[in-house]
Amino acid sequence: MGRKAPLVHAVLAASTLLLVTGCASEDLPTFAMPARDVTNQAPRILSLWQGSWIAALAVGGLTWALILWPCIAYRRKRNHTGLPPQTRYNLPIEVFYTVVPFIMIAVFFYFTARDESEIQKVSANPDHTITVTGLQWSWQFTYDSDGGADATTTGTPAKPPTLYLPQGESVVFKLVSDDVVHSFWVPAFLYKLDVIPGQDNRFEITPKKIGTYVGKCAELCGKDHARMLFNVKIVSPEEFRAHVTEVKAEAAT
Ligand SMILES: [Cu+2]
Repeated sequence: MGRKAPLVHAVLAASTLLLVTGCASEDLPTFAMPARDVTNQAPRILSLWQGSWIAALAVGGLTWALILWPCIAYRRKRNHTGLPPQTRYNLPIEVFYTVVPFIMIAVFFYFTARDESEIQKVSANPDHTITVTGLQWSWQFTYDSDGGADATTTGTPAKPPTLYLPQGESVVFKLVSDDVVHSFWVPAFLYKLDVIPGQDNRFEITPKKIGTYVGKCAELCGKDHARMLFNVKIVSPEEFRAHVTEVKAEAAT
């Protein structure tokens, strides 16, 4: 115990330090996340994910080392009979393995709570509000209605709809459902939020990277759940406005 504790402390301190000060997120692998910077929120989410993996790998590596080391160092020696010295009711060890997991959970909790409160902030006056309606089994997107005709795109399982988003302008998604619980998920945003009947779920992003992305429902919602797909196009603000006008004109005819 006497020589083990400083080693444990050193590894914990090193991984905490890495989490706190961090290598820059861009220098680290994405740990299977599909993208880095499609929205303004994505870098924060990615670095929380990377930090959690690094901490988990450090703890995992240390745990494996502490399992393997006594197996090898204290294996049964030739000509040895009887049991090795037995350790029980060792107060320092018991305090140690109670306190250390608590510290690990506290560190995870702190970073998660800090980032979650940032990610879930919704501004009072976003540039756009888009209502996303989950329906069995497709999606409906309504672009900010300004009192005039609504610009609404409705998909079907056979014909998934496309959601247009303007690069560099803030968008609040208002998630509604009239039937069952769905979940609005664009993997490239590194974020998803449930669509719950009767509950006003919102989140805000500013799209950053022009491109076409895929989206899907992430909550088993019935027979054709797997076909509840959509596309997301992040385009220039001009192109976005042109698209909304076009959708409105289509609705009017
Ligand atoms: Cu669904």
